[in-house]
Amino acid sequence: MRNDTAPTPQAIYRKDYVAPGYWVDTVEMGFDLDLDHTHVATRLTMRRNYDSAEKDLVLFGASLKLLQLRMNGVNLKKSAYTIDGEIMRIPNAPDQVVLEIETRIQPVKNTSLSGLYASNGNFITQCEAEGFRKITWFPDRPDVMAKYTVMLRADKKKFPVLLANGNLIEEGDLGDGRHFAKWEDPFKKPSYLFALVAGKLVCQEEKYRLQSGRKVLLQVWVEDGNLDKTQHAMDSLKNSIRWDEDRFGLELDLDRFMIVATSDFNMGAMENKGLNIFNTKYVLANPRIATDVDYAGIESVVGHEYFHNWTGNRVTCRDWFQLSLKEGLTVFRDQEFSADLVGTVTGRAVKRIEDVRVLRQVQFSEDAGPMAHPVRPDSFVEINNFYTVTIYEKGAEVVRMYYTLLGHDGFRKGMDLYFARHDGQAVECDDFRAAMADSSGRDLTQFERWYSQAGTPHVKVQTAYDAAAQIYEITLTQSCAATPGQAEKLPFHIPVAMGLLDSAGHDMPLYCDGYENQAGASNLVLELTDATQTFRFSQVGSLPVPSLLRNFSAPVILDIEYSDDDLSHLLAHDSDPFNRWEAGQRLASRRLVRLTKAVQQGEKLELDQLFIEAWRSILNDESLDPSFRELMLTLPSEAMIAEEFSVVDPQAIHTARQFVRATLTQHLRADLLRTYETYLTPGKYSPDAASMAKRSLKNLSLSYLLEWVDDSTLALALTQFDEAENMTDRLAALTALTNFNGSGKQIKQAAKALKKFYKEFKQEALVIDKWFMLQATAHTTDVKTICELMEHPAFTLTNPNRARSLIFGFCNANPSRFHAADGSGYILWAELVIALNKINPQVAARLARSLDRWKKYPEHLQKKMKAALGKVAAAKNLSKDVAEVVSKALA
Ligand code: 0A1
Ligand code: ZN
Repeated sequence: MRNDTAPTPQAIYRKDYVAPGYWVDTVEMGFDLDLDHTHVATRLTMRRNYDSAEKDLVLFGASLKLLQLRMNGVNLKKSAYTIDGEIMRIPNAPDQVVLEIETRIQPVKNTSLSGLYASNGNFITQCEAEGFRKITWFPDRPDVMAKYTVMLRADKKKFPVLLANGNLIEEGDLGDGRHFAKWEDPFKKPSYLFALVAGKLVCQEEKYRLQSGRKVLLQVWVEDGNLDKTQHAMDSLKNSIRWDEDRFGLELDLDRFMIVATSDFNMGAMENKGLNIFNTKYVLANPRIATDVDYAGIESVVGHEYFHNWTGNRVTCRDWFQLSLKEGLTVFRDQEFSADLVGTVTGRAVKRIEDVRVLRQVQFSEDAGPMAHPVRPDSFVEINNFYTVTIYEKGAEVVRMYYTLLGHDGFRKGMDLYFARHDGQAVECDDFRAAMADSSGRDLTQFERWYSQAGTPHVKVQTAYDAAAQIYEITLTQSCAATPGQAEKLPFHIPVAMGLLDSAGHDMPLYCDGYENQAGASNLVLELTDATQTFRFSQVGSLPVPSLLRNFSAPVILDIEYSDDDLSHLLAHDSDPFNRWEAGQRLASRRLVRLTKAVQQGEKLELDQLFIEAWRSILNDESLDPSFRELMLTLPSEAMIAEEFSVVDPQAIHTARQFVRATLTQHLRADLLRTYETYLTPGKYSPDAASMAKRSLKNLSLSYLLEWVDDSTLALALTQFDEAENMTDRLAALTALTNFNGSGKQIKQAAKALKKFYKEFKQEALVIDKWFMLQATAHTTDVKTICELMEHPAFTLTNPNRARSLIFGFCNANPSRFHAADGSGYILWAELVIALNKINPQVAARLARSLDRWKKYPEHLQKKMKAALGKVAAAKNLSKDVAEVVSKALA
């Protein structure tokens, strides 16, 4: 049976939800694990759901060989059921059913990495969203929650370790060279949280004492040879456990919690109950192979998966349209976890800025393209295409807005009520909103639109000042552009955190009509609920500079006309660090837009003194945390600048941005050199926030210095590359060396470093991914170089990390080269989407999204992109995944 493919994408709709016809109380499974042919025996005890309109017993299955089907002890004849695609229907089943199912599956042939598959000779499962149906026939939908007992049997030598969800209740020898392990999960769960792992693995383990005094066993499982890379994941896990106790009063509910790392994984990691499975990228770290960014990524993903234990597992989703119920909330929780771990005000702001950068660059772009969808979608063709930045990151912003509106304690009350009401249930986004509303007594009816309407709202700002009356008025007007299927939008409930700066840069006390209970505060959260609203402030003694949307209090675009002087004022004085950063970005952005236009018109490029001096004073402001300075001094990315244009010219944007970087360096060389030397941090590597901050500013200085290179600055980079003992500094040096504009001799020296790096880290897959990524995103890399790199013996399309580093790196993160005028980038893209479609539809569909925004490019590129999209759309055996993405792009 082939049901990965579908010629015309068939959508399913949220409004069509029907409760399952049968509930499942218990699931007993027996696996005879063999890489070629695994035998799976399943016994389900089921009972009719009298409340459902569905009368049949419905099961889902995919890529299965059905060997046996027995109902209440009797073999079912073929005529007793129907199979249509992935759906099996058994009509006229009794109210109480014991269903016994035997299936055979082929793990080695499973390159989709969904269901049961092989990775380096080990067994791994991935069941979210609909992978369990590739293991056995089952009502594979998240509202069917059951208790599982799992027996694993396998060859003892090849698969010495046998793991599944929950607690190990029995293990032993089978005598014939095989052994078994029996696992029982005490909690009921949906099938997407099922997991098993079997193979040659080793673990770091630790007994950990919970605040209640109960002891739990924590394990991090990896392939042999990687035990020197598990400490940070273990530390992150312990921090996560402690944080959820402290901040939300949520305790680990199992006696044993396991993390397993695999190098073949479609996503970051998966929250299977008690047995989290991770991409190695988010587990393995030591100073030699992992950068500061990797360390931070591990901490947040370990936290994310752990936090799912309550937000996702104990309370799960009724259907996949509610995906953001668990994902948005859990991303919010992991963001807060990382921020709380740093603890300082600046540390929190740095984390917030990093998160908002991703949101704006990726999610705002998604919201403006053909795949735009609400946080709670109304329909989809393939659920795997909806693990998006909208569901995750915008979903987290929606949760953050409750937090902003209700305050720290109010939000906690809402969370408590949510768990009190829904523990053990599969619920909807509306249930979360109701818990927040009921616990606070607030009317959050209008807030529902954040879930139902797609698109990024714009908020236009107009101000008026009456000096004689000392009245200042801010008029906010909101609008939201049409998105696919949603022509008209209704006003959102938007929290706008704000303050007013006086001419000395101090926050003025605020007296706003309607907010009398907070009279005199320096910060207010205005609530914009109408299309247009005017907020009236009194006792405003002088013309203020407004600081709006502090800490990015809502996922909107703020259209406000600031003068350069206003921006410089905010940059220097705003008490809100986010808006200080924002002011700098606005200063940079308007210059980058102007210069891009100048490039297009062949005009002379010039950068003004005001801007150069602003950058100089940030660089030299020792009162500012170095990590904050690093963020402030980083120019908006090429992708962000592109969003400022209705027609994008990637080469002109690149030229303009490079010009600004080089010009800044030309003027600030001495300051950059001094900064570089000040923040050199010789000695032992430590991934703490203060050391990371120093490294980040030092390495930013180095990357600037190479934009206006001479032999002495080149030597700095070469020395850092040769002598650094940690990957953060080595990779930073190598990145600078791969991207600078130097003489032939200088370039040769740099090229040597790249070769040396490969040789030294040949055995470290995650570092080789970096090596490919670095080249994929280098300014000089064109399609031809990519094709050569694809021939490299270390390259393979079947490993998602490898494919992502080279192919996605080029198509998504090297815009000026990918969008080459001859269209060669698009031709390569089409070939690779088609090749990946056969191997791994999920990965193929992600790559397919690189051309989502094709209508934003000049006509001559549009034509070529459309042709490439057409070629993919016409390919044979197109998966639902890819078909949905390209058909929406072409619609
Ligand atoms: N729930 C996981 C993400 C995830 C989703 C799908 C997967 O396979 C198709 C794998 C992981 C998380 O949020 O971390
Ligand atoms: Zn998640």
